[in-house]
Amino acid sequence: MHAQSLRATVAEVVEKTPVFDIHTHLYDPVFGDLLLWGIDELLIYHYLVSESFRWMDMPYEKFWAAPKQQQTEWIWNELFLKHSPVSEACRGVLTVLNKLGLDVNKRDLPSLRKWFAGWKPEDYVTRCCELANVRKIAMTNTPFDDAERPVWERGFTRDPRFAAALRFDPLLVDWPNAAKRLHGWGYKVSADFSGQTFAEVRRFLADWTKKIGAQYCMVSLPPDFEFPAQTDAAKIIEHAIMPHGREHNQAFALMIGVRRNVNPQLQLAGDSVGIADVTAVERLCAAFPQNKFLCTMLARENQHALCVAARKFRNLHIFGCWWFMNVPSIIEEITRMRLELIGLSVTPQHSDCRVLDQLTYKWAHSRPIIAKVLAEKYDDLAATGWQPTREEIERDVHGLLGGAFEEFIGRR
Ligand code: RAT
Ligand code: ZN
Repeated sequence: MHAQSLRATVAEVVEKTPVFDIHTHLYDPVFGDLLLWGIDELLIYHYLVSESFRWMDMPYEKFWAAPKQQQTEWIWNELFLKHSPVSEACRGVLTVLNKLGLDVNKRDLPSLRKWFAGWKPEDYVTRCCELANVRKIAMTNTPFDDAERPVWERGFTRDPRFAAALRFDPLLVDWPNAAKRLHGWGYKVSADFSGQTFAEVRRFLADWTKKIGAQYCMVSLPPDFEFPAQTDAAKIIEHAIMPHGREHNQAFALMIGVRRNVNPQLQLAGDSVGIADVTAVERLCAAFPQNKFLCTMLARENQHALCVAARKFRNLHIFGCWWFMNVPSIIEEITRMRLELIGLSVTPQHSDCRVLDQLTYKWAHSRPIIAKVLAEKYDDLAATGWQPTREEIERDVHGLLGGAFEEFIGRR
């Protein structure tokens, strides 16, 4: 293959290969209002809330007290009408509208609202999955959410496009309160870890893993996460999550580096980033070789060391350009470095969508970057005389877009 046709083939294969989006905040439509979609949800995405406050001088309280449509009009005015929407999150809204066939150039919010009002959520899921070419969507499912838990407890027929992932941040970042809640649900735990606490936490994890059919379990952690350590989190990991993972073949996903509520006035938009200690992840991988770990980190500064850790531990699979990392310049740099250090044994991206429609933009923006970097690597191989075949390219891309992840979590 000539260099040009190699690049075109890679771009085409990356476009046409369906994705398993391994971490989102989307829900099976049966969860009703928990599945967010439409123009107002797109505009009130927390990434845009924080950007709009760069310009707005109104008191935070006034913004939060206003009805949603007023809030989104303020955001639209600041970020789209008064300034050009060049940030990645703003551009994303326009990509969504463009992919849906809408004319963004009219800058007409009321007519966009009318267009969205005509959709039923189930049909719109199908439309968004088609446009984004997504075959499966991992949800983030937490028993600690009072809106979500009753839906699981009632039971329902699953939409096979949505996979479950068990999220339990409170267990590790706020054990005293989590213990109270578990106690209230009938698990005999004590805040001081006495008695059957660990066995009961394991029973809780096993019950929920079964109830939701979890593919893996997950947590997000602050940058000061340490292991080993005399902390609640380290104890629960060692004595409950690790044995649980081995018994139920559940990989443990760690998303590390978030500093929650740095500006509480911004609510959900108020979290920030900190540089984490990758040696904590290495020590976990070394201490529990029979467990599987998925990991993504929020700080750009951690990405290289995390890649090196993945070279050392086959029970570690790294994934995604998370949150503040999910911008084209950083995706390109990190994806290139990952391929150079660990080849194709990685999942370069997840979407982290909170709004269904975002599937189209997050994947439309990431796919060409992944294709560009991959084609560059094949070009380097071609220079040695090693010509990748189309079948090999398809195999590799399937791996990058969810296949390698599935293989990893399925491994015994
Ligand atoms: O990316 C986001 O939307 C963040 O608010 C978080 O949800 C983060 O991805 C997380 O899963 O904690
Ligand atoms: Zn997330």
